[in-house]
Amino acid sequence: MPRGVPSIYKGKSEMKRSKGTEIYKSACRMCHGGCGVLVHVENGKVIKVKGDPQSPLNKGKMCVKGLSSIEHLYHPNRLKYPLKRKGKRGEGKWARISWDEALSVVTEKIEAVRDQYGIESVALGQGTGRHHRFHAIRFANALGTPNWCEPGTAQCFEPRVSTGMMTYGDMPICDYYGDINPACLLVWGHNPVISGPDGELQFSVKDCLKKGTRLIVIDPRETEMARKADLWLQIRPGTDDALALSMMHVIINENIYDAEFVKEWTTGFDALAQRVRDYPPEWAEKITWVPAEKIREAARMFATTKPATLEWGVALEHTPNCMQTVRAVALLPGITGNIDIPGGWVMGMHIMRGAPGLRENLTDEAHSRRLGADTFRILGGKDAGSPSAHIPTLMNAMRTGEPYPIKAFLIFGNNGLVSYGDSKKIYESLMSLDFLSVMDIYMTPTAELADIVLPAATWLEVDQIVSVPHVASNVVMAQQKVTSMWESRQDEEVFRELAQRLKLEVGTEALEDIFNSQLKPLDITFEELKERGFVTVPIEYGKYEKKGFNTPSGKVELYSSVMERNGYDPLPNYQEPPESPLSAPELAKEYPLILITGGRSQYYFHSEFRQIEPLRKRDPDPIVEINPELAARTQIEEGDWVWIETVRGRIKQRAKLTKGIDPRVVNVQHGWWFPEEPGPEYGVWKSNANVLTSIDPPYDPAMGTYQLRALLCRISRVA
Ligand SMILES: Nc1nc2c(c(=O)[nH]1)N[C@H]1C(S)=C(S)[C@@H](COP(=O)(O)OP(=O)(O)OC[C@H]3O[C@@H](n4cnc5c(=O)[nH]c(N)nc54)[C@H](O)[C@@H]3O)O[C@H]1N2
Ligand SMILES: Nc1nc2c(c(=O)[nH]1)N[C@H]1C(S)=C(S)[C@@H](COP(=O)(O)OP(=O)(O)OC[C@H]3O[C@@H](n4cnc5c(=O)[nH]c(N)nc54)[C@H](O)[C@@H]3O)O[C@H]1N2
Ligand code: SF4
Ligand SMILES: [Mo]
Repeated sequence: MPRGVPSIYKGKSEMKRSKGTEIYKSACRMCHGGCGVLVHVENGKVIKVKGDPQSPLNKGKMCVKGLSSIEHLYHPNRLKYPLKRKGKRGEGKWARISWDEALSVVTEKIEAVRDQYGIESVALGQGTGRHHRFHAIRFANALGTPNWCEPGTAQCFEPRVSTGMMTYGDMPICDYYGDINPACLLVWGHNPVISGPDGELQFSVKDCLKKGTRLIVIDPRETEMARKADLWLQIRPGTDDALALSMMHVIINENIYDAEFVKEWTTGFDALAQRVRDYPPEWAEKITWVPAEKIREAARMFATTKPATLEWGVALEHTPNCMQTVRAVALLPGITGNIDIPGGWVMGMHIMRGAPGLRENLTDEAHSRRLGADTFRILGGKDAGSPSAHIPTLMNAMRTGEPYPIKAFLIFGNNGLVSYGDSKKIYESLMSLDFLSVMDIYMTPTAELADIVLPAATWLEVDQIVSVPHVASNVVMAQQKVTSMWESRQDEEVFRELAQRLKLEVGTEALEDIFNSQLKPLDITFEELKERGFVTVPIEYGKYEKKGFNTPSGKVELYSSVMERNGYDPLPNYQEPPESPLSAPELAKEYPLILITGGRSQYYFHSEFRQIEPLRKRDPDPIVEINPELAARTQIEEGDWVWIETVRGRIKQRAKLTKGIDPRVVNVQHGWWFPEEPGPEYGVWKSNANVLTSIDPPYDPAMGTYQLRALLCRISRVA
């Protein structure tokens, strides 16, 4: 592999500028990360973080979250030292302890649970796409427990990754990186100008649109992108499967698919054609609320504008027909021949190895005991990409001890009380544990339920390798530890020290050795990468022509043999969401509105940053979006506090009236708690969207996905 772009910046010692300022190249991680930055340090203090104009990704730009990194780093409310619970669980009384004592307690608890119940009764939890993601998994593997989880596995990204793998042998990404710009961008259940990077960077998408790309947006809300779109399909939440099947119906019926690519490079086209025959746009119109003619227009535009590409988002992954929905949408670029072509949907270069995951350290017996693995086989079974435990099954095991008890839960960067579905059930589950440890940057409502709380480092205090675009990287960057505050540590150090204290046979290597092994194909060490900042290679196209697709058949599997061998429908299908006006008409009499949750804010990352003033000022209160017609009927005015209620509970958020949402739909923000309010609750029950959602069945049969969107609700003005 050639060494990437020549570095103009030199190592940190040589970067010393006049007046004692040092400049480090790094990668911002205030979100999933990936913007190249220059960190200015004066006398050990970070004084400026700015975009690196040389970065091939953000080209010097940064968003407001990234620009608030310094407030985050020096925030007075950060966790500074390890803490030990003094009173009853959840009472909010803490004592400062040393790291040595904290890690001794964690080690003893792991050993005690292992000896009494077996190591699988110790579970590991982590948050979304953090720097330590692979290291948490490898620690679980080193420990010998099959039970780790993160909110992303069944609810976010992993369904897209699994679909990409089983269908295309890789996770395709939009090609913003070559000379040819996508001519058509299909944005589906995603809002990448705010929520990147989730495979892309918001700046890449904005630049792409400036070049005149035709834009199709499929979203129940009129987002900034929807306003710019050539076509906006205002879909009924949770019916994306029906829409995608119908678009394929049009493309196949009108013979505007790529016959040559389909013939040479796909399997199961005839079966797919047969499957979508019954789904004409007139059928889909009734289900999706999108006029049949608009479905035809969108299908035609996507199929006949080349190159076309797909930006898809997490909205597709929040219903119990998650896998089939994601699969249905995924097939569109395939049948139109937009795979691995310039400006299309491309396979990345994989220029870096993943961290050695130690998956081999788990016996087959241990794998088979993973909670939910036998039922949700694409999530936790042999064909799973990152086999993980099923969160509702895990939570249930904490509460009931069935099918076997989970006694200890070690969390590294997850605010589960806010981010998992059905917060009340999560609270009961966590309260049932014998032992809970939480490592975080701040004290959160979830951390308040712990026995031991560990202070985590922010991105400016961490060494890591960042590979972007995610999963299919063609850019590899160094994230540099430029300072360290109080007694905070980087999560990876804790995994290593626990492995050493537990005398594990694996998982005890120095971090730098792991980085160097990952970088080996690039012929560069971590030390050298830090000096260069990043390494990149151009994307090659048509890679499959030489070696085929990395699927069982070597072709694009429209008909998925992986789904089939796991006992699931090998062709995409439509399922009505289980809690909808059509499937639950009785409930809909009491709760007549369709609820969507999520919809990212530019100023927050999930439940993070409510304590960072420049960000909080921009978006001070939780916002529920309501159509003015619905508002008039319910006597709600702009800025009023509004109750939003489902069968599971009620919360309040402030009304924003907008014609950009259907009067039958409301959208609430997720991630809300109020760090300024008194602990241990910090107002977590007031406005938290997951008081409304569910972790009860039905689940996606393959992935175990629970319901975070397309639920039934009602609203009223708070008196
Ligand atoms: N600033 C910021 N960036 C983030 C995050 C963050 O919290 N803040 N989170 C990161 C993470 S982990 C993720 S998963 C991504 C998620 O980012 P996205 O994938 O963009 O997800 P959302 O913003 O939740 O929703 C995207 C759009 O889907 C629409 N939508 C809702 N329900 C439906 C539906 O049923 N069908 C369709 N077609 N559309 C629907 C919403 O109106 C919204 O505009 O963002 C990542 N980036
Ligand atoms: N209703 C509803 N719920 C949702 C969603 C939705 O759209 N609607 N989206 C879902 C999705 S897609 C996701 S991915 C999840 C996200 O769920 P989480 O990953 O739980 O979300 P965060 O709030 O970003 O992160 C949790 C905690 O990690 C801490 N943290 C940040 N960096 C580090 C670190 O480096 N080390 C450690 N130890 N801690 C750190 C933060 O301070 C924060 O308290 O939420 C899900 N929940
Ligand atoms: S988009 Fe993410 S990585 Fe880029 S500046 Fe904003 S927070 Fe940082
Ligand atoms: Mo996510």
